[in-house]
Amino acid sequence: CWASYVRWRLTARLTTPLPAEPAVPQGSSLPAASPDRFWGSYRPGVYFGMKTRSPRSPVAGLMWMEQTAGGGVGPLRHTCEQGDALARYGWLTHDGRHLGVHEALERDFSVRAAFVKRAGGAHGGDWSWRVTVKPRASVEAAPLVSLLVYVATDGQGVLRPRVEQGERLAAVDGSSEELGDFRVTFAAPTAPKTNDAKYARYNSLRAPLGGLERVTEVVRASLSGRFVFGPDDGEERRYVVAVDGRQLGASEPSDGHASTLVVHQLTARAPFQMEVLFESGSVERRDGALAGAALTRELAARQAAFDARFERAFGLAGAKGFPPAQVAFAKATLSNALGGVGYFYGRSVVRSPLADEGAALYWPAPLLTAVPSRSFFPRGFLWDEGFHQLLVWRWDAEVARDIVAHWLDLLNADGWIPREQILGAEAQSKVPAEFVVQHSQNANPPTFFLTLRSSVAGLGAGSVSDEDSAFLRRIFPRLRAWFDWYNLTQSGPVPYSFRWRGRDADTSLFLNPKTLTSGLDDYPRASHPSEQERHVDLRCWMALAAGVMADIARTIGEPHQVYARMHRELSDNDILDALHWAEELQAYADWGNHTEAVALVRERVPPAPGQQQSRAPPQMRLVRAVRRAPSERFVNALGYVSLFPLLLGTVEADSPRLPALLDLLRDESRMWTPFGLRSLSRSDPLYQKRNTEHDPPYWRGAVWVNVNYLAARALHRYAKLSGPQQRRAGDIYNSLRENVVGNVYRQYAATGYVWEQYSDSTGRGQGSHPFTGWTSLVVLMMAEEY
Ligand code: 6A9
Repeated sequence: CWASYVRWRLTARLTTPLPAEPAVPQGSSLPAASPDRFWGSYRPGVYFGMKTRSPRSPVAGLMWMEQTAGGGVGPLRHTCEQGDALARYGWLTHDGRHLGVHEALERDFSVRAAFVKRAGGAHGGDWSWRVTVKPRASVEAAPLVSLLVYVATDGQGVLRPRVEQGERLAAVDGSSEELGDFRVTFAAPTAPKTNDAKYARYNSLRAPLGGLERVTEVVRASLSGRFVFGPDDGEERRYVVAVDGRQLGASEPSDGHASTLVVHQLTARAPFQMEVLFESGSVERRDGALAGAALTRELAARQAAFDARFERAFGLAGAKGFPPAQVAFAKATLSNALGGVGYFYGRSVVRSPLADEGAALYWPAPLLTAVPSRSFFPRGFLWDEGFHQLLVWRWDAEVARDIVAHWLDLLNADGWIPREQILGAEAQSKVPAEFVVQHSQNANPPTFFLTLRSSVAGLGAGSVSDEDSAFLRRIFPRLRAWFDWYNLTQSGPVPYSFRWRGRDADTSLFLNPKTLTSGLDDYPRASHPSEQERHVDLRCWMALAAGVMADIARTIGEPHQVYARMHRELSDNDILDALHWAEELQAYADWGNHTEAVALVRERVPPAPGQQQSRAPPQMRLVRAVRRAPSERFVNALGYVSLFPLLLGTVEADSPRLPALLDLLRDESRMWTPFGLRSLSRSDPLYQKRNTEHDPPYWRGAVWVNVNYLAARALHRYAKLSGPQQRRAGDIYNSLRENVVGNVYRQYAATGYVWEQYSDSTGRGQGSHPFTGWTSLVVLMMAEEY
């Protein structure tokens, strides 16, 4: 019947790619086209690991474990976990292509792991690792530490362990579809500096693997404490090893299991270092192995190139005059953004409100993307990514364009991109099932327009580079579909207004129903979600997007009039003020069905129908009480949303509104703090209020770096435009930049991490960490690149 045909059509569109040329050219991720980006640290969820940019790539990774005095199983480090409570970990150097230096600090020792690549052959070349374990200065006895280096296949390919003298796993020979033949060699450990041989014990494990997400579990299950270490220092002691209980066959083929894991375990007293060499079978001639002195030279040369390029790109030591410690911080922060880039492959689980088929599967697709947080959410988030690429673009425009292109290839036939990308078993294993499904009416700020506005040099000035204009030409049909999708699905009740869809539906549970789609989650909106709402932040994103669309269309010779007109209308300050200026607040505001008179109150949970009245104490819960009926009006919240017309530059430099906005953000009793702008005014009724029993305040006061970056960018611009506020904008800009950069740096120095957000009362880092997503925008603030 007709209805089911319509439903079928809607579901089909939901899971059908946009019919347009792919933004990522066919084959461009393969080694023939991008040899130096085939291998990479594309597994941001593990401390140290590599894979290739292919769907079922073999992987290599590192685990370590301190051998505790009692011979018991100590903690095994592998995936980045906040619970590991490491004093610090992260990339100190990462150039996005050839070199990465990672360091993790345990209480008693440090683990420094570096990779460097060498070009050659047809499969992405060779790479070598050097892993150095050193006791921390504070420890008395040198700790006994095991390194567990593994290689695993993911459903295709073969691994053949090569065993020396009946016990030591010296190498693994392997082959896979995209890598051809290869060999991974595990060198014997040496003492750092002197390079003397170091006493060590070796163990190994080979096991079938259900999937890559099970590596830690399989290794942990194989650990056994019945082995004896020594005697290098006269003392014999028990230690824990990974064992599979059977002899490793010298040339056994993969034993029919979809995936195989091979682990080389080396145990020695710190300090020691060891090297791992990956050599591609397609390299015909080598000038010696990339090991020992040759590796030292290569690491040093790449490091020097990174340092020089960093100074050329950002000028922090010279032009900006930052001291060495802060330059080192900025280098680590950029490196963590680049080292956080992952290559994922899989299918999103999606759902449309119009199709009642339940959840459906997106087509299998690759995604090259940075991640907000390697520990807590090592996967792609749509609006985060636009911020990430502001930084990446200034380091390596080709990589940034490639990442943006990958995201745009996730557009479905309707022009929608799922907000959170949970692709592949490793990513899925971190997310509770109820959070996996992505809803097709849900948007997220279209920040890639911001990326393009800030990064494509000459856009709008008619002088775009050949590479950029080829890129714009390629992505334009996709941008058009994406832009149209927002206009079609997120437009508001009156002309020139917009509304985020997908707010929390149940109004009785939350102090204020969340708006996850806006990216600002629990930031207060109209107390009673309705179709009458208009959201000022979304409107400003659309004004920005329309302007960028017009400029791109002009640049590549496509019709631009419709975008230019929309941009003019959305930038018209009279229309903006008519829809969103709340005179009583002296700020811009959302409009909706709203009352301030709400509170969470404790109430008794009513017994389930048919249940006996029990003698147990009554169950209590928090629910929302509404003390005065809502009505259509401006929403009284003051904070980030009130500033959006300033943040995204919609407010004209001579607008009579600009002074009030500057007052709001510069006022310590409202948004200003010594650490940056707080998300919600200190005088707001919902300031630092919980949303439910289990929902602590999130965007209700804390300082967030992405919005502070937008504020710095906007103030920097107003300070350049002549107008009555020009001087003042410049002064505020300088203080804001100093406050944000200073605090993020101090917190890094004190805690070892950059954080998801910062306390507006103490400046302390809070939330997930490391959060090297948009917090890494401090590097651009240091460099004053907007
Ligand atoms: C789900 C499952 C171990 C919340 O940075 C990513 C997003 C932002 O886009 C958004 O603006 N973060 C911000 O409000 C983090 C979202 C994390 C979801 C984690 C829990 C993990 O369980």
